[in-house]
Amino acid sequence: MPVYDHRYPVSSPPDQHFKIRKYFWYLVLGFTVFMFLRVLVFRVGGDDDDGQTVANSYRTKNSRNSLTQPPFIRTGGVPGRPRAENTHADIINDNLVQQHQQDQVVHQQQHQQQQHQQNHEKNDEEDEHAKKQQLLKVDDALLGMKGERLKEFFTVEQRNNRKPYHVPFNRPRMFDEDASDKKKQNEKRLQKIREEYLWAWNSYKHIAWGYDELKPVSKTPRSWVDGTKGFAMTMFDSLDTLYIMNLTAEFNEVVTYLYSTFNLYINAGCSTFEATIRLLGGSLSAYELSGDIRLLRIAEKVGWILIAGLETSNGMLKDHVNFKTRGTSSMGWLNGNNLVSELGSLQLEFRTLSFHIRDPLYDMRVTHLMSVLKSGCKSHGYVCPTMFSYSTGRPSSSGFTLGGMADSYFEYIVKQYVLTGGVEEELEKMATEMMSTIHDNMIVESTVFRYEASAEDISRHNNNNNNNQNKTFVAVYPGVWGGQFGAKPTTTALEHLTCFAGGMFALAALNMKNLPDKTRQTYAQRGHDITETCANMYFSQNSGLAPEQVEIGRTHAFSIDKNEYRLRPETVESIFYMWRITRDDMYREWSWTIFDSLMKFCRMPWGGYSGVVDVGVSQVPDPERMTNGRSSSVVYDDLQQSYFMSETMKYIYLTFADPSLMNLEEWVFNTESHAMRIRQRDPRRVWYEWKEKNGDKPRWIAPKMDGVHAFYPELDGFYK
Ligand code: DMJ
Repeated sequence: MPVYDHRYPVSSPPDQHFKIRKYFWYLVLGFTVFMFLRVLVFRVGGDDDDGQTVANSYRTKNSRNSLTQPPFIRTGGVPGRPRAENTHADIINDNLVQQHQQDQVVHQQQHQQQQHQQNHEKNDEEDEHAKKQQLLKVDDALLGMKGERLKEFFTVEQRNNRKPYHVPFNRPRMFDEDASDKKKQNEKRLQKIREEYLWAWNSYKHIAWGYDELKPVSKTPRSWVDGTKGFAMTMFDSLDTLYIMNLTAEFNEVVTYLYSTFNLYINAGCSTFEATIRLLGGSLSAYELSGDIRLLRIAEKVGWILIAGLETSNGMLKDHVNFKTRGTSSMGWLNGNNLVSELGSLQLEFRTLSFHIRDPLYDMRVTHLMSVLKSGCKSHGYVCPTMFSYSTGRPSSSGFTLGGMADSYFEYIVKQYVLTGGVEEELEKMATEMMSTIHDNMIVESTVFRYEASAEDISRHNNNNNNNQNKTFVAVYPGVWGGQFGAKPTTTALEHLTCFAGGMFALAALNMKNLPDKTRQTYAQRGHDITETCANMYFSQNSGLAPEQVEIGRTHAFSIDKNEYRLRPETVESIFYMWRITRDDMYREWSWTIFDSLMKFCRMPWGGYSGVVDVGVSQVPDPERMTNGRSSSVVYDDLQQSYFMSETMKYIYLTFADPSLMNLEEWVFNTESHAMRIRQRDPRRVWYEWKEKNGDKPRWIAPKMDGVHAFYPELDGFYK
């Protein structure tokens, strides 16, 4: 019976050969499939250039990571076919190969990085140590210091938790009014001081905008450089006071002007010292307070110009720098010498600049000056004479004073120590020894003198319950050593400039580590004594204003050496510090009494404040009768000093403000009263970071830029 296979049409019945053909075709199909699979599976793996399959080599290297297995691709196109004839699939293949190779490279790099990281972690400590050692060699050579002293930054919390030392000081308090009355009175006074600040500021603004200073009597601007507007000294000096007094609109207006319109590149020389304490100090302080990056931009340019004055072959100071050319010069009258006050009063500003722009150059230059001063004054307990020779870097005079030509050097030893949070042992050593040398050798006590107070003085002092009239005082002040070091001071002269010393003693009492309690108390007492003597320079005069210099007699009141009052700040500065460390309202009364005299004798009825030529004047000028810039009774010097805006008014204001405003745990004031933030740090940390980044020694010369562009573009948004 024929078998009908349902797979075939009925019309084609199978025959005997059909089965044979069917098996034949099965065989052909099987063989074809086998060949195809062989080509596909075995051949496709191919050989790489090393004769090893990519897959195998990859697997060997990455056997533990299945995610990194390569695709099954082969290199070099189809064998035996020229590359030009490669098919589209081959091109895709090539791309895949390339990608794979890249993956391999990336992977290898990752692998190397991993290994490097492991090694780095392993040797981290040794590396760090080695780097520090290498760096410290540079630092030690520079500073003449020895030993391992690199310390880390303190944390913000640690900084904020830093407390001042308790200053034992137990004077009976002078005022015991009801606390709430006192509070109201202070608020009113604070408001008044702020109004008067605006009185001075607005006058400057309308008459002398952009100039250095205001001539408030003749109502004209004053420039430090003829034919130009000068360096905008009053603007720089007012910045942080405007900010502190919350005069925001005025503050912003000045920042915008200085940043966008003001031309700093004046073709004239300016004192390196004056420009540092005013322009650099002012802009840095305002930057630290406000965080406005424009102010740091200004500061970096000012710093770049001024550092030219220190880029000398032996690191000594050229006291003038041309703001356009950066050319330097020295004042002829100095005869090839540097003033100690100038050598030693650039540090707060340049060190702060270095910190912000993260370039150690500026810090190094001024720190070098510190090592010059240190070695020159070591044998005198770090009390330096007034001059150093520019060429030898050694002391070149034999007079010692805390007054003009030396003053702020002393101030900056203590203030640098405060600025760096007491972490610099060398500064601590210098400050400790210097303070005790001053205390033991330079403080004069004049046992008997009295001043003959005018009727007005008497009434003022009676009102203040001060009861000082015709009273015998002990005048205490820093005297002047002439000739031989170690001899007792030879003059009885006291300059107004020296009156900062009361505040310096107070600040030292507040901040210096390792002082025995008794010494701390003695310093606070000396701070008070000097401040009181200086306040009496005011109270003893008919006008209630202090002369520029007095002679302190043994049996009589102050006699006047120089009878002008130049709106100077030093006495209200010391009063401010004494109030802060004791909170005794007596000091507030002293400050207010002086401010009252200022308002009576120095205030122009049309705006602004002026110094006076003779403090002996007693008749208060009648504003109604002051016409054409003249008063019937007072002769003015016709100058609203820029430091009146930065120092005098600020210290008076802060004496009445809550002590949390610009508290002394966080801020230290430069010699122009610009506030710098205290940072507990080793400043050489900046050098260390620089070295890490640049792999070289810190440079000694600033980059030769055109001064117009930002030198540190990475700073934007970098630091607050
Ligand atoms: C200020 O410019 C600074 O305080 C400087 O250190 C010396 N004195 C004047 C103000 O009297």
